[in-house]
Amino acid sequence: MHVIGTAGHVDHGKSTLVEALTGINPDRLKEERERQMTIDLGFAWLTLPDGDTVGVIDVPGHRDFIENMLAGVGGIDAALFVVAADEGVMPQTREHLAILDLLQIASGVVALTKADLVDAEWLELVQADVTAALEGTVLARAPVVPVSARTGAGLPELKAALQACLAACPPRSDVGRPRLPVDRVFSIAGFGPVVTGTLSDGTLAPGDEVELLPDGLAARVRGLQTHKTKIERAVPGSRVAANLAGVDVAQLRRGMVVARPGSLRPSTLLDVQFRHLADAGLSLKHHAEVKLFVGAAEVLATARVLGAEALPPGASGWLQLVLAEPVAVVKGDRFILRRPSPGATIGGGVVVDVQPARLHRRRDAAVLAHLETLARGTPGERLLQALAALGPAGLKEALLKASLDGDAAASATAEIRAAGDLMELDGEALVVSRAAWAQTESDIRAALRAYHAAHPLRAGMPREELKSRLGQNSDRSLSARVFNALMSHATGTGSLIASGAAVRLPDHQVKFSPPQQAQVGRLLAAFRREPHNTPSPKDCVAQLEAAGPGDELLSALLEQGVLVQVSPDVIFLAETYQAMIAQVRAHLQVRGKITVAEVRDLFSTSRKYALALMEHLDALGVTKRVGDERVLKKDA
Ligand SMILES: Nc1nc2c(ncn2[C@@H]2O[C@H](COP(=O)(O)OP(=O)(O)O)[C@@H](O)[C@H]2O)c(=O)[nH]1
Ligand SMILES: [Mg+2]
Repeated sequence: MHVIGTAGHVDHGKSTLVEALTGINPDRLKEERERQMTIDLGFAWLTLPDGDTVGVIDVPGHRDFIENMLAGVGGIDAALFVVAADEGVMPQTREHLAILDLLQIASGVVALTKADLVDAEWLELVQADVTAALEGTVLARAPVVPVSARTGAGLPELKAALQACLAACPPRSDVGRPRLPVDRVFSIAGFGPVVTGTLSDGTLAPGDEVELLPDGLAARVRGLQTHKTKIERAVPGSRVAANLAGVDVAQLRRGMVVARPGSLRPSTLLDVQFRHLADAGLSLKHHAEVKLFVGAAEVLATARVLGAEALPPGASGWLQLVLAEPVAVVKGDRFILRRPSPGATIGGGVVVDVQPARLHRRRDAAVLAHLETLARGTPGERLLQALAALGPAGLKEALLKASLDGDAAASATAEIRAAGDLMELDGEALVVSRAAWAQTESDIRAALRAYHAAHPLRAGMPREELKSRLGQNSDRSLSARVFNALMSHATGTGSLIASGAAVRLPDHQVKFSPPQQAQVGRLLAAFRREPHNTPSPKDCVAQLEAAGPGDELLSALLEQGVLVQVSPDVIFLAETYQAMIAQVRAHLQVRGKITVAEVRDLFSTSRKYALALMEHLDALGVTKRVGDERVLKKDA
């Protein structure tokens, strides 16, 4: 799954081009249509010649709305960089290009739009102008395709170029810690709040418990769509609309992040590697007020310049950002900084530490050395990466995968254990990263929720069925050892409950509908009328069938312990069953032995029922058969 985003100066034909490519007008707001200008992000999707569908984010080009552009550009794989052939390179052409470069959006295609307005000679001049502007940026080698949305010229070539560029994009990583930076919030009557965004780092499924950060609101995914189509699982790199339960639309806003509960910790202090744009004009001073754009969030911050007095334009260095509000980001996230007023993009870079211990002393060489190491990745981070790829694994295996040995292996293990990112299952034989565990646990909950919804009369899902269901979710089949470790951990924490060969969610309860309750009542009345000459299982099923699946209703009554089955043919009410056992025991205690015929007479029933009961008591170890008689088993 991929997402492309437009970029380029206002009025250069971005939105028109998106509509020509996709058939969807991305300017969805009334004000946008009236002013014929994009103000906020627009969303569409494009079917490529090879049949793949990619999400398209259309951004505003006007300088007044560049901050809206920044909310959308973070999650894209490739840029559709637009320059109008009649106008050539303009200020926001350069500013958007600088942003793509700072965010390291590594691939893209340049569309020279409005080609119908210029002649061949002019087109060549503009092309040279654009090539010069792209030099030294991420888009330096991007193909340039002249197009006209008006005549349709060049559109097939543009689609082919986009397809080739996306085919070369590396696949999105799945580290089992899904994050959905929210770029749009709305509500649908009858369904409630919906948030949209580009999913990264993990998958989401209906039923998943999630958290909205930084506020920490708990919610549940009710349903998911991508490109207006319902889906059962959203994958990294896709555009996702998530319908949420448990929160109110008024509590939601752009910039929030949907994540698994506990998987991300919002922070107000970030250590970052920063590149100051060469044309930024002024030096970045210590304690400068800046606006941070990361994910879809926008937060005011103070920039502490580390290891230098100030950062001149064109310089790179370390900053510690002190944020006015917390953001939920992870190490490696790219960001943009802008000067608040007059508004201008001044630079950007990559987050190196999301939880620095405290304010750093600015000139501390140890701090700078630490940041250098962090930027390269610590042993612990490499181990976590390996665990994310392996799932629950032996520690040795994970260290091997991360190519860590000796001291590095020991410090990696200690580091992630201390951070609480390592979970031990099955004693210590198996380890799993906390993020991967959160993903698995959420998969288990989603599978159980779906099972309970499909089989409301069953007490739980058979363990084996759950195991194979979980195996389908991942590319690895689940070994019995890993599955058992997962189960015993989950039942230990109470996040699910095991009963016999089945497991269930703690809040699941078998409930009969009113007609089922009525039918069950009639059946139980029949049992009470003739407590020792009871209907056979077959009769029970036939009677219950009137109100639903008879066999499932009967199983539910047996699982609940209302009825007890003593043989394939014989069922008693639980209270009758208890009383019969008590009476048989009493008889044996006085007389020492009992025959099937005596049992039959004791309960004025037939031989069939008496025999079934006694064979059942033999099997339970209450009685023992001696010839034609039963005696109490000694240790019973
Ligand atoms: N002649 C011509 N005009 C175009 C073309 N594409 C867009 N336009 C016009 O350029 C203006 C700006 O287009 P728009 O898509 O809103 O630009 P945006 O601000 O980059 O999204 C509109 O009046 C369009 O009709 C084209 O290929 N040829
Ligand atoms: Mg537009």
